[in-house]
Amino acid sequence: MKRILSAAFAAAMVLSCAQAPEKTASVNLIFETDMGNDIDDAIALDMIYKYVDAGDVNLLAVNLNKGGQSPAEYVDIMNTWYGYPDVPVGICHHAMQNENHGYTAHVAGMKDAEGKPLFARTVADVDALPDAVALYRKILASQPDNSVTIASVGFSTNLVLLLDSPADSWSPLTGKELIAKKVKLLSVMAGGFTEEHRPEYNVLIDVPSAKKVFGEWPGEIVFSPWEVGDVIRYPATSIENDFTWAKPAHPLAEAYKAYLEMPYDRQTWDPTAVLYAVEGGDWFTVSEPGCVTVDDEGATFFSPSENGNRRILSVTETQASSILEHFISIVTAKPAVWQ
Ligand SMILES: [Ca+2]
Repeated sequence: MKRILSAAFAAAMVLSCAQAPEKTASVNLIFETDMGNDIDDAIALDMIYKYVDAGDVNLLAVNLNKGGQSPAEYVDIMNTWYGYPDVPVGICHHAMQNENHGYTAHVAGMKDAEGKPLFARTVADVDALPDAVALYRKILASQPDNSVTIASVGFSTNLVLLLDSPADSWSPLTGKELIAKKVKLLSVMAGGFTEEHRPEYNVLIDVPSAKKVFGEWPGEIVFSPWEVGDVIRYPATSIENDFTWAKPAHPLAEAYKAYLEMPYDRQTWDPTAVLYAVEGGDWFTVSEPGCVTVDDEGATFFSPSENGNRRILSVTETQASSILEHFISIVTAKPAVWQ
């Protein structure tokens, strides 16, 4: 919890010293998610609210690359419960998948003793939410140059549509020009760079989009691949023991319990991409620059190149342990709105 702890440390220092350590600027973040496929998207979103609580993140939007009502309902429930009901949510009109089952539907369908929805909502009609690509263009156009970080932990469908988007009422720039001007970093959970070159799910579901985004995105992309999140597993014991304070219930813990039969420890693929997006490379081993290519089967390949602007992350055993401890500290922290 380096940055979150640094905020607490800074507050303590104010009491004891005339000069507190200077706090770094918060990250202007857009979260791009296939919420509902795996519980790690929900863990990653929980972490983002904690970063917002600590002043480390300015959450500009949550964009969904998975269709259906329940993923959007779940994000709205999370925004509302964590005290950030006004964070814009974008939906995908060209989604490769639609979903109204699984943990998002479970949490959205939970009822209280009187049969009313257990969790409060802010959005009355999720089908009327803005299109993710339009929302990207609106937000990017309004932000300072080179200031926006995107953490993408699902498919590349919205990103390729943004890349290919023409000038519109939000900006005279094409999508590619807008990205080059406004986006500082794209941090993705995608791919696998072990010798097996096994196609990774986020790439596999929309191979043409991944191929184009990883090849043509004008700025820096950092990949947290399958093998990083695979060795950092969030413990079931934390889900069972650390959220009993929550009223009426905890929307992450309830989702986690509904996703697979408890108890299970889950890989933290998506949280690793959020960690890099917000806190940078100190937690990881970061590769030299290079290029990433995607073959027709969805396998990913990295080739080092001095002029490349793609990097891939890896972790040692020690780094993996430190990251897990950090994740548990962040996720088990009470949201500011509940303190
Ligand atoms: Ca995901």
